[in-house]
Amino acid sequence: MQCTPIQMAIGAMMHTFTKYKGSDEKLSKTEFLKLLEKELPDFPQVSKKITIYTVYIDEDCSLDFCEFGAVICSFAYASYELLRQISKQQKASSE
Ligand SMILES: [Ca+2]
Repeated sequence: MQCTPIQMAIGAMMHTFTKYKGSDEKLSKTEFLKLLEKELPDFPQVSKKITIYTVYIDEDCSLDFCEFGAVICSFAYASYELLRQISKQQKASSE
């Protein structure tokens, strides 16, 4: 069975979450910051501060996989125009 791009994206998110999560199956603030630093090195500093704030949304100071997914999707949404331009440039250079 061949995975679709969206299946691969979900798998990559699960793999990344699993790589950094603690024994409580969640990302602590420290684990989450390490993940951002290693896996999203170009993550804008301002976005990082906003994202860290989301760790406290349900006041448990950690991210479960659902919360992690929401943060990553928010980042993708916030970066949509930039990602679209990069995709356009890559497509143009490959033609
Ligand atoms: Ca939480």
